[in-house]
Amino acid sequence: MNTMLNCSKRLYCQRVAQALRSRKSRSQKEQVQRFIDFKRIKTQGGSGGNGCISFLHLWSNDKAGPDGGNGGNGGHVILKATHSIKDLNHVNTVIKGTDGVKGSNKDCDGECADHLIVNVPVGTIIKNKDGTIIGDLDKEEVMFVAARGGAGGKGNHFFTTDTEQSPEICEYGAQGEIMEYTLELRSMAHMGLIGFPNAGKSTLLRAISRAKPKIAPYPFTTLKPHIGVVQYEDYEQLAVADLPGLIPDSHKNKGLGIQFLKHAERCSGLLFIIDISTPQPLEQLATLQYELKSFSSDLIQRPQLIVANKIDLPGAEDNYHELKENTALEVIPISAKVGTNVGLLLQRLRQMYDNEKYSK
Ligand SMILES: Nc1nc2c(ncn2[C@@H]2O[C@H](COP(=O)(O)OP(=O)(O)OP(=O)(O)O)[C@@H](O)[C@H]2O)c(=O)[nH]1
Ligand SMILES: [Mg+2]
Repeated sequence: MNTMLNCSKRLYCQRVAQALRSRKSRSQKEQVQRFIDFKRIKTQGGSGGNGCISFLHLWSNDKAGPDGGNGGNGGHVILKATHSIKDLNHVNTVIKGTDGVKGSNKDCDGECADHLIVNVPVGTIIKNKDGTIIGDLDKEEVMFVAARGGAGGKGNHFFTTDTEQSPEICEYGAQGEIMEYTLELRSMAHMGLIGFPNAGKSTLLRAISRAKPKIAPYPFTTLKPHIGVVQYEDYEQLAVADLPGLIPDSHKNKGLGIQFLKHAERCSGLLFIIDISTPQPLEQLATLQYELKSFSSDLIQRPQLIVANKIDLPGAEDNYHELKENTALEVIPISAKVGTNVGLLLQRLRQMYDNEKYSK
C-alpha cells in the first residue's frame, strides 16, 4: 500500500482539476442507452411526380389545347454533420426521401419535395458497399447527398409542337436512387476500457459516470459499447467507453473479435483493466496487448494506463506487486466496487488527456 500512497502524493502535488461526482441520483428507468458507432443503412431518394395528360375546355373554345402540368422532383436524402448528436442510434436503417407531387390540369406543376436531412455526428465516415471511403463529414454542417430524388415527369403540354398540337403523352416521374452505405464514427471516446470479460469494466464506468451498463458475474455481459462522461470542476468532460470483453485470438475474429477491436480503434487512449485478484496478471496484460498489436500496430502506440481492479479481494495485493515490478507502464490499483483509489485514477486520466491535448 506504501507504493499506492507515494503515487497519490506525487499526483496531488501537481495541480490537476478534480473530477466531479454527480450528486443527482441515477434515473430509475430500465431502458439502457447503447452507443452505436457503426451502422449499415439503405437510402432511397423520393420518386418524381408523374406528368399529367389534360386538355382544356373553355366555354368559348372547346379545344383550348393541352394543359397537363409537370410532376415535381423527388427529394434527396442528405446526411448532415452536427455536434448536437453523439452517436448513430437514431439513424434509421432504411431512409426514404419524400416523393414529388404529380402534375395536374390547367398547367399546374406538382410541388418538388423537400430534401430529407438526417443528422449524424461530426466525424462520421461514409463507406460504400465495397468498403471504400466516399465521404468524411469532419466539420459541422458538412453534407453528403446519400441518394438523389427522381426527376418529375413532363405533362402533355410540354410535348406540344408545331406538328403535334394535342399530344396524348406524358412521362412517369423517375425513381429515386437506391444506395447502401456503412456509417462509422471516426472517434467514439477519449478513453476505452480494454479487458477480459468480468474484469470489472462496467463496474468502473458506473463508478465514474452516470452511465448504466449492466453488471453481472458472468462473461460477456456487455455486448455493445456504453459511453460515460466524467465531469471535471473546470467544466472539461472526458468520454470513457465501456467495451465488450476481449478474449485470446480476438484478432482472428474469435468471441466478439474484430467488431470489438474496431470499437477500440475509435478511442484516443487505452485503459487496460486487469482483474488483479486472479493469478498471473502479467499474462493477462501481455495477451491484451498482443491482441491489439495483431489487429493494428497504430493502436498499441496510443497513450495507455494499466488499472489493477479488484484490489479489495484477498491475494490481490501480491499480484499487484508482481505486475507493477514487471511492467514499465504505470499501474493504478483500484477497487471499482468499493471505490478505492477511483479519485486518483480520474486525476491520472485527466493528466493523460491534458498531455494529449496540449501536445497537438
Ligand atoms: N470485489 C470486487 N468485485 C468487483 C470489482 N469490480 C467488479 N467486480 C465484480 O466483477 C463482476 C464482473 O463485473 P463487470 O463490471 O460486469 O465486468 P465486465 O468487465 O464489464 O464484464 P463483461 O461485460 O462481461 O466484459 C461483477 O460481479 C462485479 O460486481 C471490484 O473492484 N471488487
Ligand atoms: Mg461489462
